[in-house]
Amino acid sequence: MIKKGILGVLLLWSTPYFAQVFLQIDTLEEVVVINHYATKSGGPNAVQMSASLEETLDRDADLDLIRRGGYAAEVVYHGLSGTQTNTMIDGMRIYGACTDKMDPVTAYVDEQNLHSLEKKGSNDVTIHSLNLKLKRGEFVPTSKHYGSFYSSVNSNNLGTRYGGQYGFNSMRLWLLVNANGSRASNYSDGSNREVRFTQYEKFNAMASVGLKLGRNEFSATLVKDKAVDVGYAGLPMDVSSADALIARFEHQTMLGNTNINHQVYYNSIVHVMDDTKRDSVAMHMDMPGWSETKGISGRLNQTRGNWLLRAQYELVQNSRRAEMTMYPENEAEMYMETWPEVVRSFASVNPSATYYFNENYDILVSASLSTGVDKMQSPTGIKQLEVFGYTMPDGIQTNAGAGSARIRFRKSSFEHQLTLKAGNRAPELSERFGFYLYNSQDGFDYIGNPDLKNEQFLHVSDDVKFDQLGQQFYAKAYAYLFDQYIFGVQEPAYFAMTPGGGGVKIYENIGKAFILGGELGSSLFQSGKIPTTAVISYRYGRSERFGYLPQMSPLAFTLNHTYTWKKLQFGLSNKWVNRYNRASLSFGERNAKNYWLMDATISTNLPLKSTNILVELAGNNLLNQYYTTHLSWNGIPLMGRNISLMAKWSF
Ligand SMILES: [Cu+2]
Repeated sequence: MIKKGILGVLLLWSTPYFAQVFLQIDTLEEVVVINHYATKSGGPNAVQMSASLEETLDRDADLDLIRRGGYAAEVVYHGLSGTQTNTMIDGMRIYGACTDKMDPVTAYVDEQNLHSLEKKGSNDVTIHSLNLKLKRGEFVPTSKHYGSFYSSVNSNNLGTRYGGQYGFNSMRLWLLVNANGSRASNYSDGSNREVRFTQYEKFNAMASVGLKLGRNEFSATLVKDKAVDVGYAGLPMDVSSADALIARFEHQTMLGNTNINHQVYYNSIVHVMDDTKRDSVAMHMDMPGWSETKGISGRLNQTRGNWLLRAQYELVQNSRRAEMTMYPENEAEMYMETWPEVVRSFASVNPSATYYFNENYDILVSASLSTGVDKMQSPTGIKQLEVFGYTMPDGIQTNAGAGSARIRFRKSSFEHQLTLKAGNRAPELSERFGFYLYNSQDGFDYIGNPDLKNEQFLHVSDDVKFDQLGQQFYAKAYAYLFDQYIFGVQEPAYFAMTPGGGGVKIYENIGKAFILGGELGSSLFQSGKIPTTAVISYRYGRSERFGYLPQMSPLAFTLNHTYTWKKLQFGLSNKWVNRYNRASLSFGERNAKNYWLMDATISTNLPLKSTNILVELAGNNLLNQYYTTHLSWNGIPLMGRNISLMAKWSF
């Protein structure tokens, strides 16, 4: 984890060139760098190259993983749900096409496509956003070709990964292409038992090109991602194919001291579930889903005296539908629309201003407003909702807004930051229009509620950091207070549609809820023999009516060391997680035992003429712990001991 600060940049304030640099690095939020071995291990994290995207992100105490199988873990920020966090790919809105939460946005990219993850908070319409930044080329004075090929194997699930990348940078043109494949069989847990339905196969390719004409920079990007034969051990069915196509065209220019950036994008997802591989299926079903998003967004940044001004806007249209055809034995098939086709169109604006009082103090204020409409396109869907007594007007108006302020104080080695944010979020599509969406974690079918009100939130966070003779310490505490919290509530009058299901839940505004959490961390002996980081974290949440909130976190302690001996780099990571006994039972969570995970890596760089070969041997869960977490659906056990070997040749 690194922090992209703007320390020192203020000194260079007045010159236009540095103003530009300043604008580019004004990502005041924290960033997790993905895929850069040197930087990643630089803040000694004992990170391994062969780790998946989700595993890399899981090392950050702000993020947790919900697991439903061996693939497509869902990244959760501060315990907020997927509808409270807006996950974007490089500023593009993208929405999964699965009604059963099998396809978080992170599943549709490969770690090789990505540069970093921005954990934003202060200036967004939703409570938080996670932005997966794509890799890109650079305009450089001297032309340069670069590239790499890599391959890795895993002992536990016989998983393999392979891929290649080629890039070209020059003064006026850059190119970047990469292609990646991975496949794995079922993994084994810590008692050496095979966990069925944890296999997967994925292919991904990305191509991107940038062109500079005078003051104008253009770039175009295409990502194609396809996963097939993906097992979901925590659910009663699997995925036969999940396809995504992501396309973007971007323009950027400088007008005086204003940096202007626009993008037009499109993405399309097709998700097909499959129950044919299961031993016993009460009733065979076909369940495909589609999601298509078109968007235009833009950003203006301007420096003016001690002000940094920014305005963002976006126009987005997302259309989603999902259907279910059931084939009961000796009876006619039944058809229904689990997501009747709905088009959500919205526009949002987000002005913000930062004022630098002096080199020690600055304040950021920001507002965000979004307005839009949800239109149901499907006559079947309208009829389905009429059954429950809802009348569907032409469209449901959707407005949301938030305002935030952040005050920061910096002096030599000390930094203190206080953030306040308040606003509301509109219900997500499933919450508003879902029709018998089966949640295998609690065994209930969920029905949307077109009458839901916006969920209100208030967020406060306080971050302190100081650096004393190369030893860094940080502390952060955060709180979220909710009103009109959206949650599924059991409706005993309705019967479950899913065979063996526990009943029906309807989304309702259930009143107040809160989350409290914190982290303490230190980074020690950075220039010594054994650089070390230690992080301790905890999170607690409750609701007024339904007890503990889901997705909170027990006390967890992580200790990382790195060590260099001759040409070998060693990394050791120990994570100890306390037992979890505050599961949200009304959400279907289960309590979990404590566990201790030990990972280690040994790597070396072998120069070969002007090229380099990186070889890495890594061991995960070396103690072969049998463990699960409250975030693993239906208590599926996680992977036992795994040894992986990776080689990467770079030029
Ligand atoms: Cu699905």
